[in-house]
Order: sequence, then structure tokens, then C-alpha cells
Amino acid sequence: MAFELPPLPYDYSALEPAIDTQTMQIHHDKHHAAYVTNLNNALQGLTQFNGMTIEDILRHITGVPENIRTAVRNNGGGHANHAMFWQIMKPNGGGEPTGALANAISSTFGSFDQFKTTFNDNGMKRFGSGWTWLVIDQQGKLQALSTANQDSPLMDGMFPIMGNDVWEHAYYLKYQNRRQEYLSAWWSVINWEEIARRFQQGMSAH
Ligand code: MN3
Repeated sequence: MAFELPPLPYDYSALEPAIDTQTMQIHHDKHHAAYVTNLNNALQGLTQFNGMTIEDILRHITGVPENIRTAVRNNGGGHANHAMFWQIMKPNGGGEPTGALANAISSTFGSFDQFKTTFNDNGMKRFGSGWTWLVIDQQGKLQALSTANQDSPLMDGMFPIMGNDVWEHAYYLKYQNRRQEYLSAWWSVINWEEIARRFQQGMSAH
């Protein structure tokens, strides 16, 4: 049993111009693939993880043997984060959420625009590499936060609804040092149907 790299659900060029083709190729085929390979190497021979999803392993990260815990945290986090990332984007995406998710965002952040500002600010303030997130926290409330490296909100008992990758590998070829421009452009490829599905999933599991 081994984890597998999920295929990109659209063409490499599908998210142009927000995310360029070459970035998508390297990001999916090299970076995400490396997380999967390194995760499988770390877990090799450890039958207690057979049949567990990567999400379950991350939720119980403190139960992972200490000698491989950092490798699982980094590469398992990298695998889970990217598997979500490809799904919450789509060509001709963008716009605004609707229904229960839209209501929860407005009541938590004041408005959709204020949520966007907070989400992007968290991405800007994340020094070095990491992710900016919208999560369901331990109390079942929406919260915006960022994490370092490939750390997943799942490790803190939270459920990630959506997240943007602010590692330089996600944007540097097109945007170089202009992370803010990348963060702003990213909203044009958002798949709100998938994010609403994750919101329902997270709320019902709470
Ligand atoms: Mn990445």
C-alpha cells in the first residue's frame, strides 16, 4: 500500500493567466510528487498505517513514531495540502460563495471582501514558506489563519476548507517577489462548489 499522486483535474494551462503552465507542471509533477515519494519512503514497512488516509495520519501526528514524525509532518502535510489545492481551483472559477458558506463567512468576517483581505494578509505576513487558510476550528467556527512549511490544520484538530500555497514555488516563475499580486490573482480560479462541499463535510463531521 502506498500513497499515489492524484492526477491534476484539468490541463496544466487551465488556470492561465492567474497561474502559468510551467508553474503548474513543476508544482504538481515535481513538488507534489516528491512529497508523495518521501511520505511513502518514511512509512515503508510500518503496517500500522495500512488503510489510513493521509488526513487520519495527520490528525494523529503525535502517534507517529518520533524517528519519522518530522518526515510525515512535512511530506504528509505536503501531500494532503496539495491534493486539496488542485481540487479547490478550476478554470473559469472565481466569483463569490453562495448559501450556507457565504452566510458563515459574512457572519464571521463581516463581509466576503473583509474575509478576502484577512486571508490575503495572513498569506502576506507568513514569513518564508507556508499556507494561508480558512478552517473550521475546534469550536466548529470559521477561522482564518496561516501555517508554516507544510503544516496542516488537521494536526491541530481543525478542518481545512480552503488554503492558498504561499511557497515561492507556487508563484515565483510568474510573479517573482510579488506575492501580493499572486494572492490577488488567485481568487479568479477558485472552485466555490468544491469549497462549499468541504465546508459541509467539515461541519457535519464536527
Ligand atoms: Mn506547493
